[in-house]
Amino acid sequence: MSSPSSRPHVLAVAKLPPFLMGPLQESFEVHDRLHESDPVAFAKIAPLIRGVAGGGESKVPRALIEQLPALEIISIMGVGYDGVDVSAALERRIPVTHTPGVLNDEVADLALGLMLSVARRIPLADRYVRAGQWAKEGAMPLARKVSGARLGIVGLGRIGQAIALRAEAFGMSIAYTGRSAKPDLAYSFYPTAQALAAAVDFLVVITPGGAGTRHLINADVLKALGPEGYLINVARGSVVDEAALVEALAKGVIAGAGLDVFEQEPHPMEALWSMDNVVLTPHMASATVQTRHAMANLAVSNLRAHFDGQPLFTPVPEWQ
Ligand code: NAP
Ligand code: 8YV
Repeated sequence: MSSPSSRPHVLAVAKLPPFLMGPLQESFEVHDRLHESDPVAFAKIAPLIRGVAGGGESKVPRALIEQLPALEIISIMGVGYDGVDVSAALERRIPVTHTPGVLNDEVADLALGLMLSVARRIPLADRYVRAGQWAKEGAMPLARKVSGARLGIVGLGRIGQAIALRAEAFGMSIAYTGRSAKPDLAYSFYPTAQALAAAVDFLVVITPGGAGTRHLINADVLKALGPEGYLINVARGSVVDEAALVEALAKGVIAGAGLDVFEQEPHPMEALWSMDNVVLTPHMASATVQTRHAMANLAVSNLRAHFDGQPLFTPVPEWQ
């Protein structure tokens, strides 16, 4: 191992898990969220910082990038990097890396899990048994069948396609929307989220976040989904107008929702908490030991490759 002083200085901009922090500390001088905890100490170290490490939800704004004159690389442990000001980084020829591919299965699994949970009311049923209601009140009201239903995918990318593959095994018909049709795939393309919503029973959102998709799912899309329709969001909270969603759920404009992501994390709108037709998870779609380790390995490999003068494994598309 090289001596601490000669090792590149890296700023961790989020609370990183030990299986990422450990390998980072083996290779780099890591400053753990110093910009937040001690701005005076950070100002002294900032000129030495050559790398930034963060997670999919991390914010790396222009203002922070401008404070780091020696910055050479931003490595995100996550496929989404909407919190990074990529334009500000690219202006200085600073590459941004992320962790695509290694989490497709996990996120797709949770999307299917949310679909089943909300339609079959699994969390509600669990509470029903534990509260002794089964013995007192008998069987629960009948639920909604998932197998054979019509699925709409908003964003048929890596994860969207993994969701489609699983839905095929459930005998679901599959349609999608996105920026462009994918002629190689035998699924029906709809030009807008609203047109897609009108044609399906379950609408799963799995686009990137950021300005390009902000409130793509709005009141009109929810109205098109209709009173028998379910919304599943495993993308980013910003893609769904959460206030419009709360209103649609409360008024029966849609049947229910399964949500892993929220506009203000970790603070989903409180109106959602008491709704029985909603299943909420805390942004955990990729959160298994196996997948988070694979993501951490890739995030660290990108940093090491950069400082070893090797090609980056997974730079964001804007860099390529
Ligand atoms: P990807 O392969 O890049 O796929 C993204 C898809 O979104 C593409 O099909 C793209 O359409 C579509 N899209 C992009 N901009 C759009 C727009 N303005 N309107 C409609 N569709 C648009 O990405 P991925 O690896 O599947 O990941 C997708 C996202 O999932 C990530 O960026 C992240 O935000 C989210 N995610 C969340 C979790 C979680 O923990 N909940 C975990 C992992 C990922 P085209 O094909 O037409 O370009
Ligand atoms: C994680 C994610 O929450 O990959 C993403 O875009 O949102 C998730 O996998 C996050 O990246 C963990 O650091």
